[in-house]
Parts: sequence; structure tokens; C-alpha cells
Amino acid sequence: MIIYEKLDEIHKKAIDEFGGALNREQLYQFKVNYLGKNGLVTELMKEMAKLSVEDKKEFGRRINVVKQDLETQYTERFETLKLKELDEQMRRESLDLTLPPPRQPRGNPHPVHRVRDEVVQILSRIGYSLRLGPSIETDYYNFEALNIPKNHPARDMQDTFFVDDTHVLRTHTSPIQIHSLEAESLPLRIIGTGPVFRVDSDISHLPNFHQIEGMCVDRKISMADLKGTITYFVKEFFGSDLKTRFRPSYFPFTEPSAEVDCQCPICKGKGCSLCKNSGWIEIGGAGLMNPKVLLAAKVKYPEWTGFAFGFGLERMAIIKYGIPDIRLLPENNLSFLKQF
Ligand code: FA5
Repeated sequence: MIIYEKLDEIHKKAIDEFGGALNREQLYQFKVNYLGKNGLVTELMKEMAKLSVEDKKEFGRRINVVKQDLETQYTERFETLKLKELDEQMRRESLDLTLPPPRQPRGNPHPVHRVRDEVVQILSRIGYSLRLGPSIETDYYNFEALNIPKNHPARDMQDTFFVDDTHVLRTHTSPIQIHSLEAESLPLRIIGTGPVFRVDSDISHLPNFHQIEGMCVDRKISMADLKGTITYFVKEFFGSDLKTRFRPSYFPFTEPSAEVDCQCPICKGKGCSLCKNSGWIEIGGAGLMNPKVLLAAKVKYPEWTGFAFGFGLERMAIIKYGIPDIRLLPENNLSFLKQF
């Protein structure tokens, strides 16, 4: 009878297709084609209506055997394909322990820290050693001990963040001089460094920057010693390409005082926005220590005299590396920092 032949034909074709399925997804599609709602086996069942009662029984039995067999074939093939796919995945993802590990990106010291370390190294070669101090200072150490009394106009030279009536975020590293003078014996050659804070922000000013301070207290210290030290230090740090100059200035804690300028690295002295068209960038202040400061710290003046200087580390970094805007330094943008 034709319907039995059709069933055999469909059964055989289904077994072939299940066996040839390349993956579980394809196998499932084949199953739907035969056993699904509109599948070939299901369609054939609809033809049963045309059969006699006897044939209906026989055909019903056979079609159930075929359906059961196809379910079994499907499950077996499904398991085989699952193992095969797992095996392929393991092979694909297998670890080759002989391969070199992926390269870890290497960090660099921040340019400001680099400058600080280099300055400390240069000055330590001529006998200076490092001191640190607190970022929050009393009014006394930040101002009074440095000959900047309350209500004195010199306080306006450094716009200050006040913590309370008697404490400030230090506006400079000069208080380190006083801590050292009070605690140590003479002669002294110290470097003080760390963060300082001022209400200040533009292309060459930051509200939180870093300074490096030098102080030498010894017998018969003169302006010539100061100039010699700074000339040595600036030449070692910047090389001989950029010129430096001393400009008469005023600081309450030094007398006489000078401002140290370095030629602008961007325009090489011609004038640009970084140097405000002057051709020079100020890197720090310096001078002979004011006797009032020495005496307040109980130093026997004039037996002992001294000089001090204080430079901005960010300013030194922008000059050394030719950075056009000081605000790039604290932004910590990786593509900028990676250049150093
Ligand atoms: C002082 O802070 C003095 N204590 C320096 C000093 C020490 C003089 C010892 C004499 C003896 P001044 O305010 O000029 O001085 O600051 C020193 C340097 O810090 C400046 O030349 C500049 O390089 C840097 N600087 C000052 N303000 C800022 C700022 N807002 N952002 C970045 N750098 C700054």
C-alpha cells in the first residue's frame, strides 16, 4: 500500500538527515521538519482518515513505531553532537602554557615626581638632605615665623585656604625651614618638598601645586653662595640651552630677595601665551635669610647666616618638557602622561 511505502521512505530519509546533521541547531530543525506540527510524519497521519478500520490500526501502530524510533535517533544524535561541539570548544579554548603572557602596561612616575626626584638628586650631590612637613600648618609657621605678621599686606602675596582661625593649607614649603631650624643643629643644608595650596588657577597657576625649598645656614653665607648654588642647580636641571636670570624682588623672609626666571621653552624667549609675551617664566624666589626669621627661630645671628630658595615643581616640569598648559599636569590623562 502506498501509504506504508511513503512512511518507510520518510522514516529512512529522516534517519539519514538526523545522522548527517552538523550541529544541534541543524538537528533540531530536521526534527521539526518530520515530527513538528506541520512535519512530514504529522502530515501523513492526517491521511489515516482515508483508511479502513483494520488498516487504521495497523498504520497507527507502525507510525507510532516510526515516531518513537525517530525520537530515539534524535536523542542519540543530540548527545553525540553535544560531545562533539564541547570537544571542539575545548580544542579552540585550550591554553598554550608555552605562550608568553600578555604584556602588562608599565607605569611611569608622574612628571612632577620625576622633577622632584631629579632636583633632590642634584642638590644632594652638594650636601643637601631631604625634609618633609605637614600640609596643614599653623598660622605661625606659614606666616608669622616667616616675618609675615597678621594684617601685613605681604599676606596678600599668597591667596590662602583657611582651615580655621589658626590653621591654613600651607601656601608654600618655607615653613619647613622653621621646623628644621627649631629642631636641628647648625650648620644645615636642607631640601623641603611637598604639596602647597593657593586660591589660584590659570594657564600657569594651579590651586594645588608642589614646591621645592632649599635652605643653607652656615657661617659667612653671602649672596654669591646663593647665586652659585642656583646657577649650578638650574644648569644641572635644564641643561645649558635655556638662559636663567635673577630679578630683584621682595619676600618678607629674605633680604635681599630675588626672583629666578627661566627662558620660556615654548617660544625660546620670543613671547607667547604661556610666558604672557615676556619670553621668561618665573620658577621661584630666593634670597638671604632675613635676620628676623633666624632670630625668631633662636639662631644666633650674625654668627650664623643663611640663604633660601623655593621653586615650583610644576613650573619646572612645563619648562623642562615644553608643556603648553600647566593644568595638563594634574589632569592625569593617560595619553598625556604616557609621553614621559
Ligand atoms: C614663595 O612661595 C616663596 N616661599 C619662595 C621662597 C622661598 C622665596 C625661600 C625666598 C626664599 P612664590 O609665591 O613666588 O614664593 O612661589 C614660588 C614659586 O612657586 C613660583 O615662582 C612658581 O614657580 C610657583 N608657583 C607659585 N604659585 C603657583 C601656582 N598657583 N601654580 C603653580 N606654581 C606656582
